[in-house]
Amino acid sequence: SSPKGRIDFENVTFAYEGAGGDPVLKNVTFSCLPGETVGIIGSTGAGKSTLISLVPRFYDTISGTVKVDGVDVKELDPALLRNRIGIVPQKTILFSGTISDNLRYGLASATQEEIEQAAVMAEAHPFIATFPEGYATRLGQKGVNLSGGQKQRLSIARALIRRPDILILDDCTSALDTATETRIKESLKQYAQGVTCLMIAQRISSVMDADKIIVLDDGEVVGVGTHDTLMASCRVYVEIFQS
Ligand code: DUT
Repeated sequence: SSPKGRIDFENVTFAYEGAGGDPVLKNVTFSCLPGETVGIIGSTGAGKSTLISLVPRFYDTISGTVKVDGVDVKELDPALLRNRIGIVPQKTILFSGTISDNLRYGLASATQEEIEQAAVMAEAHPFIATFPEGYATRLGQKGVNLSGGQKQRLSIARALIRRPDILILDDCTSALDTATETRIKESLKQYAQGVTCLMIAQRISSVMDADKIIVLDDGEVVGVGTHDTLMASCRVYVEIFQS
């Protein structure tokens, strides 16, 4: 079968209802090829989280088209579309229960082996292994307390268990040291033969090695390219790099 996970934004304009009608995304156009890692950079409020929320069709565009594997998302079954997309949100939400429960997150069919594979890819396995009860360790109220970076790794593992075609990381590596972040990205790349990864980041260092980086400024794409191209051609990118 042909590789899956292509994403196309074609002249996408979007506004939140009741927000004065001011577009939050203006004429956004870019493509992610299957298996590519694409970084999204831009100042706060630039529209990064809004942009990624249009891929699983949490909202409809005002004009323009979002396509997954060449098909307008409006023509796809929402449940099937969302099944193919793993989203790691900005804020990790863990519940009272074991680490396994938290990773499984309702996916009853996930085996212990699948849970551990995902935890290995997300660099969560090493710290889980240090707990006497391992994956049966309880989190929350009466359980262990995890650091922000450990929570983020569980959140990434939770998304990977579902074997998505498209993985969306919404600024979810900010609490990780760069060495851990780099190891996660390397294991994602290995597993990600064919997994398209959209990654919002605060730090340029997080997306420097992406196949391409999209620079958003006030809802508009002001640059698309590799780190080197953008450093040579995109004022907004250089400003973020220097800040
Ligand atoms: N906005 C709304 N309603 C929402 C979400 C966002 O009006 O439900 C506005 C806030 C902002 C713009 O849309 O003016 C873009 O927000 P978004 O969260 O997409 O920006 P970001 O680039 O992801 O910002 P941050 O880096 O702070 O997460």
